[in-house]
Amino acid sequence: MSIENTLAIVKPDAVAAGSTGKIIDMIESNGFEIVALKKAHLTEAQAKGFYAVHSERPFFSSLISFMTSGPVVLMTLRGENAIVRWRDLMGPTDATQAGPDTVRGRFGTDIEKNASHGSDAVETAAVETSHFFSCFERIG
Ligand code: 3AN
Repeated sequence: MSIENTLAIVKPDAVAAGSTGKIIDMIESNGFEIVALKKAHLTEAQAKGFYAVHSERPFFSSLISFMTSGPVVLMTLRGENAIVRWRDLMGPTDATQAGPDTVRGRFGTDIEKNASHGSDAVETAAVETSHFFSCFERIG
């Protein structure tokens, strides 16, 4: 067991639906500490930089349109095994396959509009959290 930080994003579909508070409630009820939080409307450059790893995928331009379609809520979560625990709480990428107790099962629609993002490894969590938060924006 180790204490980890991970990046969580409430995506534009869930923010527009007014689900941010319910998702934050799930996060806190499941024992994560929110150590940084802000709302932002991503620019195309920010979204492309964040999802650069997917730039050759056929869904890339649609993903960038979606992620820049409205505001998102960005958080750094901290806790024991936070990376895998947040991904478990989100559920699988395709929201139609996600269980009813997961964020994507409750608030997502499909494989693209899936309500939330979570880092997938220690290295990507470090890159992703520092992509959006400076050390001055993090508590502790
Ligand atoms: P996850 O967010 O579950 O780690 P990734 O990293 O494979 O999934 O994909 C990043 C984002 O790209 C997903 N959250 C989803 O919004 C979108 N995405 C992934 N696969 C597809 C797909 N086949 N069609 C459309 N959008 C996709």
